[in-house]
Amino acid sequence: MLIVWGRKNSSNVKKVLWCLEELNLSYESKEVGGPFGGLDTPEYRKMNPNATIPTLQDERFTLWESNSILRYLTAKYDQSHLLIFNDAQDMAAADKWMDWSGANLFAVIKEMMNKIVRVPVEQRDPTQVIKIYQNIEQLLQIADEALAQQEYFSGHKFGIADIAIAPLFYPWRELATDRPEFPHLERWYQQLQARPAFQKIVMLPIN
Ligand SMILES: N[C@@H](CCC(=O)N[C@@H](CS)C(=O)NCC(=O)O)C(=O)O
Repeated sequence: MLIVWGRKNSSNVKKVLWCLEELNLSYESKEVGGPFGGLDTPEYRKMNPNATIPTLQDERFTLWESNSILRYLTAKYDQSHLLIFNDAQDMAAADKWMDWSGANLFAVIKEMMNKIVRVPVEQRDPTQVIKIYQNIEQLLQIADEALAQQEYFSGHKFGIADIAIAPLFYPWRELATDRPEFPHLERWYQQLQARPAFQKIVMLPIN
């Protein structure tokens, strides 16, 4: 049995649950982290010494880092290549966006969540708020230009790079006021919205 540890409204947990749904795999979800707590216990730290979510258990095998989990799940369970490519260059081109989003986009979305969304309006630092949104928009400009050239971040078909990016994009799109126009990202987002697994896993209230 596959077990996913992590609260369902975390962007990084959403990636894993969405991937499992797209692959039609059954799994058990154990909500830890945030208001659920449970990360700072010896048992959890034994599975994931970072005390972060998500953590995946596949029988005796344990894995942390959401993008590594996506790679593992598809390597092991996506024999028909629904979400990945056979071709090394196609796959590397998708992988690049996964690494980009994990290193760059996650950092700025995390700032938006921790310094804007979860802070009462009167306690926010207006200069910092502007800077955080500018940093996000700079990255989204790169992403938007890429989607002018290709249908998905994964390439010519939907895949794990899209699963890695969309749960990070979603809170910004839902919450940012005065969003600049990113027409290609918007077209991509509309395509994702048509996917039942995206609706079920990603489109949750943000907090
Ligand atoms: N690079 C890690 C980041 C993990 C991470 O920072 N997860 C956040 C949630 S998105 C977390 O554990 N927060 C603590 C909490 O929710 O209690 C990954 O992609 O898995």
